[in-house]
Amino acid sequence: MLSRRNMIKLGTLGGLAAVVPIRAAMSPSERVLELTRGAHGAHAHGATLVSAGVAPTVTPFTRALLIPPVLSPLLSTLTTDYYRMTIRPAQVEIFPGFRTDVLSYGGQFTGPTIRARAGRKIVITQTNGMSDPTAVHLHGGHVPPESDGHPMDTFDPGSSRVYTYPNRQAGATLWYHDHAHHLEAEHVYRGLAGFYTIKDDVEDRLRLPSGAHDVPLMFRDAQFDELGQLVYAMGGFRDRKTVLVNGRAQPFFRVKRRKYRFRLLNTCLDRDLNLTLGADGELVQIASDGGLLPAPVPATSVAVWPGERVEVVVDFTRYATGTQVVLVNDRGSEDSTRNVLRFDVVGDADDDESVIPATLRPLPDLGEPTVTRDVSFSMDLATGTFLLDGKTFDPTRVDQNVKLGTTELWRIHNPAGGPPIPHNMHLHLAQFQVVERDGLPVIGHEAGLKDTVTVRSGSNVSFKVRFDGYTGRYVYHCHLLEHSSMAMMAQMEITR
Ligand SMILES: [Cu+2]
Repeated sequence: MLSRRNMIKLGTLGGLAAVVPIRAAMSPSERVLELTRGAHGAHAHGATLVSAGVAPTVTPFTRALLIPPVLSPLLSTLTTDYYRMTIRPAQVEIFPGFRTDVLSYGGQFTGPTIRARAGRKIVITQTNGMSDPTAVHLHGGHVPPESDGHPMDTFDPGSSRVYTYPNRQAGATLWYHDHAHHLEAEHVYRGLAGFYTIKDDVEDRLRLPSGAHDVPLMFRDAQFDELGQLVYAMGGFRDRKTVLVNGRAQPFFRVKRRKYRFRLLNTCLDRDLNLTLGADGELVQIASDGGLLPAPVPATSVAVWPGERVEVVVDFTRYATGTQVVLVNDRGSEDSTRNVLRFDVVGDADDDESVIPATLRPLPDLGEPTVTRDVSFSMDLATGTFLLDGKTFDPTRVDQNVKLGTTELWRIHNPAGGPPIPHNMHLHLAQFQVVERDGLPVIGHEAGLKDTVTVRSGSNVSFKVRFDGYTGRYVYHCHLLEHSSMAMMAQMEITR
């Protein structure tokens, strides 16, 4: 097991780890230690390569889409809903006839959905039933620092931790996931991710598709061995050739001829998605990371980068009963990463009162920035290290001192010159508004409230952000989680 002190020591873990083969039988923490040794050269050629063999396959579109279960509160008071969850190993059937070992929230491979209501507090007691430390981060949440799941604020196996989420923010699709430093990539890969949705009165009045017609879709890729077990090799993203939607490969979903709201979430460690229903299909974007857009934005394809959420409405009345419509990831290069989900249009809806309103919710006025910061992604080729402003994460260091109540302009740079690797800037605590990318305004969901934004190699992205509500230390990092787990992360401290 990795102690907190060791985790701090590992703060210099280098990117060379990405190419070091790792033994399959190790626990995640053992692998981190192995990676560290590997990064220093001692074991770089000593470890056994994972033998993937031929992974089980599915006949596309023969198994139904799973909808993650909604977690029920143990107790609800006038102001607060109380929940309890255990983080533990589990076995799930991803391929028919195979039991796959995963890490889970409450035994569910796609963690149970937590449904919050703006203005109502949620208190969750998380118990760590794994053999590694863990921290639970509510991605997109505006929460006090002690409930943020800071990467060093972990709790040990056998212990519990209470997280309090005030939900004093607009309706949005958030997600919770592991954030234990150096372990987050593997923990998320093995299953530690779930939806957390917030609804509010504004949304209710809009009569968007709801209930069974409001569908969360978590996309993630994976590599499996011949026994159907998840294969995790840091940096092995090219071998993750199966895209799962809510934990299943290439499922089908029966829809009626009516509107559906889909909450798209990409939890891949590295893979970006570009989802389309074909040139004659239409995905109407209605929300970004931070909630509703000012107005719907129709599109024929929607890019979703790791960590991002995009909500779309699809109106299936444009298809005849009997039509099969494949949701294609046109960034995928094989059938299993490309044809990710099929909608089977099975008939007319009894009742369809949902609408796509012409206007949704105006963006909040974040004010004029009074502080400008420049933050740069880079890679040290000599050491294979991923860097933010030339440094790896040091939890004892504060990288940005922020004054509470200030609006700031952050200019994020990913200079050309190194390997052409995109990075995804994710800020904890605050939703931001992208002002420009390479001098041009952004469009579609990227013009809404965001907490994660991709910055391609040779690109610059500027966003406005206002720091309100809480003081304390929060991280910002690349949300290609293998990069953050290799310390492409930094820290801001918000003070009065
Ligand atoms: Cu990155």
